[in-house]
Parts: sequence; structure tokens; C-alpha cells
Amino acid sequence: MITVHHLEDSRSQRVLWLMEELGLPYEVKRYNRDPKTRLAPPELLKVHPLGKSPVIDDNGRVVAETGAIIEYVVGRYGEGRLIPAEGTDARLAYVYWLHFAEGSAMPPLVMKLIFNTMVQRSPKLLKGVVKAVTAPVLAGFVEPNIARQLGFIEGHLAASPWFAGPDFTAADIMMSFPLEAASQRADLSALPKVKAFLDAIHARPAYLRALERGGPYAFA
Ligand SMILES: N[C@@H](CCC(=O)N[C@@H](CS)C(=O)NCC(=O)O)C(=O)O
Repeated sequence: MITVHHLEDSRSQRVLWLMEELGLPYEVKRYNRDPKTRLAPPELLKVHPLGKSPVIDDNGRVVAETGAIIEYVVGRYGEGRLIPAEGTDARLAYVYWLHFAEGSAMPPLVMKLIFNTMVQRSPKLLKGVVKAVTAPVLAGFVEPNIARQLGFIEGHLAASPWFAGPDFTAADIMMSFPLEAASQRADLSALPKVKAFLDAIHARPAYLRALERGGPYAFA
């Protein structure tokens, strides 16, 4: 039985969803964020040295990093589901988007969150100074990268119903979190395909079952 170490309101929601899509039995060990810092609690450090979520434990085999977990679970238990056949263009697209999600899409979204949090949490007297430091980086680097990436994704989804071709795959699960985060940190009004993708995944029965297992999730 796989145990999913799941931090509330986090990327690990994707792993619960993966387990539901595959119909695999699993146990959820839920962790709450520190209400002030929003960081993971120290208990997670006992599961993995980085103390982040998700982490799974498959009978003593501990796997961290969402993409690695997805590759492990799909490879070991998927029986060919949620992954395109080897050697196809769809498989190449699958590998690309599986890596793009955390490797390219998340960094500018995390930077935006951090810079905005820095401004929010600065003492009143320093807010203006912190804003003066962060605003040019946001405007000159972070925002343009987010906009360019979202435009690229919109174009891809205009040509393909799912990220890796005609069928729903684990690449769609992987890409869900950056797009959910973007729906809160960016303007999606000119991105109908991205919005349609989010609507489609949010209506999937397995997605809804995963929400029940994981508890409240602010990004859905
Ligand atoms: N690239 C890693 C990122 C892991 C990560 O940063 N997880 C966040 C959850 S969204 C976390 O544990 N944050 C709490 C903390 O940093 O204390 C993955 O996809 O697994």
C-alpha cells in the first residue's frame, strides 16, 4: 500500500489525483502548513531530508519530487495507462510537459508569490522600499516569462485537446498545478484553452475524489 505524504493546499494534490485516476489503493498522511509562514511542518523532515511534499512511501521505498513520483507510479502500477506508447510523438510531448511543469512553469510563478509575499509581510515603513526593489524584477523578468509561457501553453492546447495528444495522460496531471497557480497569480481572461483545460480537469470524477481524500484545496 502506498502512503502519500500530503501537505495541505499543495502540489501533492496531484499525486492523490494520480492514484484516483489509476484506481490504486493508497493511504493519505496529511500535514498542515504553519499558519504564519505557510511552510511545511518539521514532521515532513522525518519522511525526506528536504521536508517538502509530495513524498510517497511504497512499502519502505521513499520517492520525492512530483515528476519522479508520477514516473514511478505510472511505470510500476500503471499497466500502460496515462502514458502514450513509446516511440510516438505523443510520448515525446508527454516527457516534455512532465518536465516543463516543475522545470519551467513553476519557477516564475513561485518568484511572483515570493515577491508579493515580501511586500505584504514587510513592516509598513519599509513596504515602499521593498516594492521599489521587487517591482522592476517582476515587471522586467517574472511577468513577461509567465505571460510568454501561458501564451505558449494556450497555443499548444489550441492544437491538442490534452498536453500529450488526443488522450488524457499523467502529463495533464503534472501540468494542472502550474495552471491552477497561474489562475490565481495571472490573468487568464485571454486564454480560453487554458481555462477550458482547467474546467475539464476539475470536472473529472477522479479529481473530485482526490479532493475529498486531500481535504480543502484552495487552487481548484
Ligand atoms: N519540485 C518539487 C517541489 C516540492 C515543493 O516545493 N513542495 C511544496 C508544496 S507546494 C512544499 O512542500 N512547501 C512547503 C515548504 O517549502 O516548507 C515537487 O514538485 O515535488
